[in-house]
Amino acid sequence: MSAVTYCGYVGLLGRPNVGKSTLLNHVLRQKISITSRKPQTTRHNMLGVDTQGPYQAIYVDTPGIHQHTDKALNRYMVANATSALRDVDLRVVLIEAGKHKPEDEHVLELLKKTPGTNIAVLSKVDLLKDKSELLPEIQRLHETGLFEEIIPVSALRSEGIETFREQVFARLPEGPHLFAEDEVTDQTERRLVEEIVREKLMRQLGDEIPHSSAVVVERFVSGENLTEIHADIYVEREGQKRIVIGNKGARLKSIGSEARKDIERLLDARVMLHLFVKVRKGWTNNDRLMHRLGYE
Ligand SMILES: Nc1nc2c(ncn2[C@@H]2O[C@H](COP(=O)(O)OP(=O)(O)OP(=O)(O)O)[C@@H](O)[C@H]2O)c(=O)[nH]1
Ligand SMILES: [Mg+2]
Repeated sequence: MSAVTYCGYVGLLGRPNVGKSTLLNHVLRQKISITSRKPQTTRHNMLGVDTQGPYQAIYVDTPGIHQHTDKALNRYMVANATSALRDVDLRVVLIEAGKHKPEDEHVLELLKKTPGTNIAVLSKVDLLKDKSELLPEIQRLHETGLFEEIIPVSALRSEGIETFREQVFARLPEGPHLFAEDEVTDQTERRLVEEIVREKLMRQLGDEIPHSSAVVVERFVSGENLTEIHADIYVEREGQKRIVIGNKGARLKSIGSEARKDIERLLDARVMLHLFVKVRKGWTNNDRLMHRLGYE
């Protein structure tokens, strides 16, 4: 008789910018999900697989849940996140310690409406100046009656991560593992490369352009000594294109060189990265264009 194994889907949910993707990367000890200081960094649900002994937690990193659904892209992102509310075995809700906002209330309301098992993570506890603030927060979350466990975590200082993993493993349903032991994500190399370039756009440019840009890998050729990649960066207006390119191409060059370093680490290969900037007017509010840029 074979030994008992446990496997389940675990949704990482919360308002934008609470640290969902950062937590996932630290749990996996590998960067698979892009992060930035700006809200709405993650756009698609993506899987990250944590396997240890008999346990396999399949994390679903989701876009932040919010109520600005003016544009088609925003509706797409929020629909991705809320679908995970229903489709997972365990829901992990992140709330930033000391920064409880109305958007968090909205997430809690959604949890109440959809039955399921929940645990809460109080994230970024390293930023709390006064640690005594933690206890009343835990108490308040406890009183909602929604959470089986409330775990303070600092991903950046790797505090609480092991406790978190254990609490997740303990709640996985019995079942066979769905991923091989060495598989960490469901994302293709192409998609991971697109995300890395988008991360550099998010990090290097002001507030508007990151939310108006998309990245599509057009060519991906793995040679013996060199992998050659062509990627298109799409923005919504000519003015944005000029900003992405920068003075004499300086900004695009800097985005490209930062991205290339990460891609070389990911692929463990030398990489030649060519970036092109293109305009697709109003793509974030156009279902057909969104579809073509990978948001289906
Ligand atoms: N100080 C501190 N900062 C953190 C911690 N975890 C995440 N951050 C920062 O918080 C910001 C947002 O992190 P993300 O992981 O991108 O947040 P997210 O919830 O995935 O955001 P969206 O994808 O936009 O919904 C980044 O600048 C992170 O570096 C932490 O434990 N401590
Ligand atoms: Mg994210």
